[in-house]
Amino acid sequence: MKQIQWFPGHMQKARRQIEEKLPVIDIVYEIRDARIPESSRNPLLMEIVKGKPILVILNKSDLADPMKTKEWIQKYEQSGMHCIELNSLTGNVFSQVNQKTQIILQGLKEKEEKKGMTARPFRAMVIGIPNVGKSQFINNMAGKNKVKTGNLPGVTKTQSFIKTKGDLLLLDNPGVLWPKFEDESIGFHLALLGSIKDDILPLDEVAIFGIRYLLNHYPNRLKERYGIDADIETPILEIFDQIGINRGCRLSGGDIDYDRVINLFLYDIRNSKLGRITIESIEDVSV
Ligand SMILES: Nc1nc2c(ncn2[C@@H]2O[C@H](COP(=O)(O)OP(=O)(O)OP(=O)(O)O)[C@@H](O)[C@H]2O)c(=O)[nH]1
Ligand SMILES: [Mg+2]
Repeated sequence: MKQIQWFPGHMQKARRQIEEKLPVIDIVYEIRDARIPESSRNPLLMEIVKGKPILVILNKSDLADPMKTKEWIQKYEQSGMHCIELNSLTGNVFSQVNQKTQIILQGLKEKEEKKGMTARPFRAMVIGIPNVGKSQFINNMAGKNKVKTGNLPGVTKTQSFIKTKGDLLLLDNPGVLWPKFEDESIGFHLALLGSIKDDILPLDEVAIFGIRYLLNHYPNRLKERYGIDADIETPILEIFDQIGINRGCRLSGGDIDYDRVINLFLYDIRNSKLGRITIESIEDVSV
């Protein structure tokens, strides 16, 4: 995990692109993954957007633990941030986001009215790390598939405004920021949920991290999915063996195919086949 670094060149370029657009923007929608609200943020965002209001969107809330999502929102709101949860795949995203935006920008609206300016749609910019659902969110807000979506990190490349379903304008291409790997656990969180390209990762370590997390925090999930009776004391190889046996992951000679076991487990956890999971708790993090 040590070789994954914060790329200064990449970061500078992303920062410049965001800064160029800021003068025409009223609000920033910072998309995060509700399953990892802290690991999926960029710690420089506040500094980069220089005082523009930020709405933190905990996206993919349909995959996250609903209780934990509520706790995160409460914590963020208590610390003075604006935060909502969203499901950009099927949710009525526009009305939720618009309602909150109107509240946040009420002061700006009144100020412009006092100056005698005519009412205008607010303009928003979507920012987030790879794979949090920025394009999916924009598509949902726009009501049409105007932006390409895909489940591989780094699909979006270029930027202009598009109309949403109501009185809001969005930059059609989001600002992509890289997360900061301040400690090893952030890398593991991102890898476990597929936000870092698989080819730069030790997938066996990522899977072991995920299995341990489940055994500690969601002890029944492995049993429900793979019929395994394991606890935190069970040797990890035994758990891999049992998953392999349960799911028929075998090499031609009959031995367990550990690569397949690992890939299957990672597919399952990334696609909520192991149930709704949040892998960061408010107690673990100081915000
Ligand atoms: N379950 C669920 N899946 C979502 C949600 N939002 C996005 N996705 C899925 O997450 C994957 C990534 O979504 P994108 O919209 O491509 O993410 P992105 O942030 O634009 O990614 P890059 O362009 O690579 O930076 C896709 O497979 C989406 O279908 C959501 O709210 N819930
Ligand atoms: Mg995208």
